[in-house]
Formats: sequence, C-alpha cells, structure tokens
Amino acid sequence: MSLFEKLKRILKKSNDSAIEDVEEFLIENNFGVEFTDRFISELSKNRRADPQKLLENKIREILANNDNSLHFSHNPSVILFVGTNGSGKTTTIAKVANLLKNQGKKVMLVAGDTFRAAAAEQLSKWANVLNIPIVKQKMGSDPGAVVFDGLESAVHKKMDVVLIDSAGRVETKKNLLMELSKIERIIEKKVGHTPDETLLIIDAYTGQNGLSQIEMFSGTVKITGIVLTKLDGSSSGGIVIPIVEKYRVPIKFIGVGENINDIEPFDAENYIRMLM
Ligand SMILES: Nc1nc2c(ncn2[C@@H]2O[C@H](COP(=O)(O)OP(=O)(O)O)[C@@H](O)[C@H]2O)c(=O)[nH]1
Ligand SMILES: [Mg+2]
Repeated sequence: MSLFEKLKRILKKSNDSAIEDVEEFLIENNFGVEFTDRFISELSKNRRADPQKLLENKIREILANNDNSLHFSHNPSVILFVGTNGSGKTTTIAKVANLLKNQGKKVMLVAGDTFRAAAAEQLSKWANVLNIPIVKQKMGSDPGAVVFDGLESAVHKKMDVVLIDSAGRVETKKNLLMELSKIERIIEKKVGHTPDETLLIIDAYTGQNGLSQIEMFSGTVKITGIVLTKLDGSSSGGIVIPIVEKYRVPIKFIGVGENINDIEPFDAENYIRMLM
C-alpha cells in the first residue's frame, strides 16, 4: 500500500482521532516535526480540503527550490563521495560515472576507500564495465596519497571529471572525519580548488539517522548535495522533506536499484508520484 493510500485510509475515519493518527503517521515516516505540525494545523483548519491535494501541495512548496543539477566548471572537476558504510557510495559513483560518460565527459575514478579490502576491487570492477580509468593503491595505504596520485594522473590525462570514493568507516568517527578533511585539503592543494561537488550518500532506510549523518559530515566537509539511495525498496522516502526544508541541502539523485542505470535526477513530481 502506498503512503497516500494509507493516509487516505486513516482520514476516512473522519473523526478527531484521525488527525492524531495522520500526525503519528507522518512522524513515523520521517516527514519531520515542523512539516507535520504545519500540515496538521492546515488540515484541522480546513477539514473539507482534500488531504491528499493538501499534502501534495505542501511537498511541492518545499521542493520547489531543490536544485538537482551537478555544478562543475574546472579542468579537472572533482566530485567527492562521502557517507557511512553500505549507504551506496561505490555503486552511486559507478552510476554517476556512467551518466557523465554518456554526456561525452572523460571520467576517472579514484579508490579513496583504502580501509576495506573489497572497496577498491568493487570500484575496479565498475571501471572495467564502464571502460574508464581508475587510480587505486593497495588496502591500508593512505587515502590522501591515492587522491594525490589520482588527481596528478587526471591532470596529466586531461580528464574532465574525477570521482573520488571514500571510506565510510575507519577506526573511529574522529579518524574518519579527519581523513575526509585531509582529502579535501589535498584536493584543494593539488587542483587549486575545493571539490566542485561533495555528495553525501544516504540510505533511505536509515530514517532519522540520515539527518544525523548530514550533521556529522557537514561539520567537517562542505556537503553540496545528497544522493538518497535504495528508494526502490519499501522506504517511505519521507526523509526528503526535512533534508530539503531543515538542512537546506539539495537532493541531486535518487538510487532505485543495484544496476548501473538505477539512478534518477531527483524530481519533485516524480517523488510525489512515487509516494502515491
Ligand atoms: N536496492 C538498492 N541497492 C543499492 C542501491 N545503491 C546501492 N545498493 C546496494 O547497497 C549495497 C552497498 O552499496 P555500496 O555501493 O557498496 O556502499 P558503500 O559501502 O557506501 O560503498 C550494495 O549491495 C549495493 O548494490 C540502491 O539504490 N538500491
Ligand atoms: Mg564502498
């Protein structure tokens, strides 16, 4: 049953407890307290309005200014991918690399997750499939050094865009954040500018935890956009609302599966359709 179907079912009860149930429902589905409060107060004032239309319009208002395009203007441009383990960083890099390659861009991958043995292999596999260059080193090497080498090679080979993978877990959260801040500094030193985009990858299933991830990462690196993955599953996707409304970070893409083409630019109307 879709989100709106559930909502309609609750609203059919048409008594005062229905309003409370809607409130609980939106909170449970991660729409956030601010949004829920506003929606509920409008709904209470306007009992004859079509609740679905009302909800759709509230969502539309919030997403109106979401800028889903990637901005890059350097030679090479750099996109850094950050996020917790398993959120979908490596898979998303492959998907974005494919999109950019299909736009005629020369794309290079850099295996900046040197913490897990499988990480560089996984990225190499994608580089092979896409037939694009990759720079990597053996597990345990300094990610800063891999990034340095990668950018050197990218400049030499006149690449258009460099996509940098990073670890989602090192020994401690503090080390992870220090590592990312070092990677950011190395990028700036090597190519003369901070990353054109730093994308935080969030698994839609993590719910409220996704918001803590925004807070944690943006305390250290400048997050310019979010990719929300695994929206092909049963996640309600309500988390989109607080991400855009409260944290004011644009959602660039959504991940809708494990394959290379399972990515879509985030679009408000498609999102509303998905909820329905
Ligand atoms: N269903 C689904 N699975 C995904 C999506 N994105 C990534 N995955 C899967 O999630 C798992 C972790 O992805 P991975 O890219 O290795 O995450 P990383 O640890 O952040 O690099 C893999 O099994 C991916 O195939 C998505 O949009 N939908
Ligand atoms: Mg990975």
